[in-house]
Amino acid sequence: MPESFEELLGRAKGVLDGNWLGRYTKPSPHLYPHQWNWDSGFIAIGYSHYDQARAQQELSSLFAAQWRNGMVPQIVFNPDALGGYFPEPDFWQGERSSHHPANALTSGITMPPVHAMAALKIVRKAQDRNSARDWLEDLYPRLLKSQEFFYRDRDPNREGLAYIRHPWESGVDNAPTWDPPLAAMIIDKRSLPPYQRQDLKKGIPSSQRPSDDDYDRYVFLVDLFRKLNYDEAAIYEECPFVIQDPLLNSVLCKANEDLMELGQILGRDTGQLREWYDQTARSLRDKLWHAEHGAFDVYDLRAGEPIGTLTAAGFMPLLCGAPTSEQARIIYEFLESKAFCSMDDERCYSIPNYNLEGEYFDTTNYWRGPVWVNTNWLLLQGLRRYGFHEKADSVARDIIRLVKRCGFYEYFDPYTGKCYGTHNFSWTAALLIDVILQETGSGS
Ligand code: 9WN
Repeated sequence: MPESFEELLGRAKGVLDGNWLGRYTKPSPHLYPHQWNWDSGFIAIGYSHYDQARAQQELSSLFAAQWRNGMVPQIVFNPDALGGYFPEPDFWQGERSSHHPANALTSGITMPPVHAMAALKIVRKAQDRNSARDWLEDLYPRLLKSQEFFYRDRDPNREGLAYIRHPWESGVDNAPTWDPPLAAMIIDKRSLPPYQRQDLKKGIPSSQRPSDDDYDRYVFLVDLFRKLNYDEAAIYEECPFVIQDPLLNSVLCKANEDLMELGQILGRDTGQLREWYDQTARSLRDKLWHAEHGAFDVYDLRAGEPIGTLTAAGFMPLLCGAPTSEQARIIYEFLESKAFCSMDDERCYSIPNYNLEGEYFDTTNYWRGPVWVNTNWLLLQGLRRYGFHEKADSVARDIIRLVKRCGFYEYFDPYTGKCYGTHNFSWTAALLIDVILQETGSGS
């Protein structure tokens, strides 16, 4: 293994060690002091390469805070670190729901369920196979319960597509995709509960974070959820933000596939998972495909129409094998165009989260343009699945180049490669470990 990879791996493990809190890993030292849902999935993927016990513990801790209806919360709060983030449990008031777990403090929304992918990786890589099997016996029903939650409580038309009801549930909080539905929400600022943002006190310029208008809407939605005691049926009736997102649904679809494999290891019947997989793949392919854009769109259930904003989420169905070969070919052409930084374009790093030629493109504002390691890691899996190996190799190379260039940051300017957001960011470290060991052939 080249020396520089060894050194980089050492530094990546150091970042995870620094953020490890004994039972789970916080996303970063200052900005995100609690446990986050999909972060923990990505982090466990990194640990699976060298610390099976920690990888298992990371997911077990998250699922210990699963709601009784199966929802895996977006945040599990660290009671010893309260006061540095907004919103925290006093604002969420999760205890208003009969589903909230008694022994945990959590938020009242969820995120894309990447944990089955992580669990499968852990099981495949396990050195201690008995421990992995015992652990899986415990986690598997919880992973299933989370799938049931999405299909039972978030798919009112029974089409195999789950909706999100808050931009934070997408994981790509202020992507330009959410501008139209957020703008359509009429908010009386005077009736919003008082609140104070904490993120802007952590040294990151406001130009790189969601706007105050975005936050007003985020808060409006949380306030609505708590007024409705987190009753999913009531929220569905009243919530102005109800959206089927190809990112979440591709991850949901992939989870069915990975759970089928895990279920077979445990000797379980996986018929229901197969049905969910088929239905979600079909609906991604038929309902969310937008032939004119050459990508998958989100569908706004309130407006009753697609939102045609081109972000990296539009390519995500590659992850679960939903696109036809023709759709995959069209997506590939798009990914290889100027809009998303083609392989031979030396002016940029791939893959920016939003169309480089898009009206709202911003090189440094959070999910409105920069390159992110987690979404690129997901796309990388999809590119490999469809045999686009040259592109996958180039995405892997760019992940390594960006981190080598300036460190374990949260997001990167797709033109300059400069790094932004919070430093010592866990999933950047964890997924870099996976990319080096899995993608460059340097590992097992
Ligand atoms: C809200 C922790 C999380 C990530 C999200 C990312 C950011 C939170 C925030 O940080 O969101 O969930 O406060 O901005 O958008 O994807 O999980 O790393």
